[in-house]
Amino acid sequence: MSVSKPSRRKLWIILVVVVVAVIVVASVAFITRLTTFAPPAPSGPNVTIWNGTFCSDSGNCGYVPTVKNVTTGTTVTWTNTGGMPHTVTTCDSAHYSSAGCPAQDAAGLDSFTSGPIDSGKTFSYTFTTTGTYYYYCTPHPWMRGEIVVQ
Ligand SMILES: [Cu+2]
Repeated sequence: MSVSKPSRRKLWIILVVVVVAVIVVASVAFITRLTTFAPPAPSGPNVTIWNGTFCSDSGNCGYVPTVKNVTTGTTVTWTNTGGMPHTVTTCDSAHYSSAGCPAQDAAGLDSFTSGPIDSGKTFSYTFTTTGTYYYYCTPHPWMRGEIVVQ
């Protein structure tokens, strides 16, 4: 049985290569995740949408600032500085879930959605009614923000 020994050795080599590849990919993903930080908040009535290499949870993508206070009549502009499309979609805070916001209303306030905002693009909305507007990103429901209109 001289055939079984080399083939068993080949299987071991393939196994080791696969295990090493998995460890390398996992390490790169972990390090990338650790080195992802939110950018500084922009000045004025602006919100930055950001993401790192991944957008797998609220630690590597989101809105800055998360909570923005403005006065009635203010036009807020969101700028997507990330490399993937995001949305600004209103939601009642009571309807947030891991699946997103199925109801998509804003507790009696204006409801709106930007649709996909591509990388480098902006979306603006003028708030005319006081209240707290909760919003999220439809493809990444863990991205959440609030506009407090006073
Ligand atoms: Cu998103």
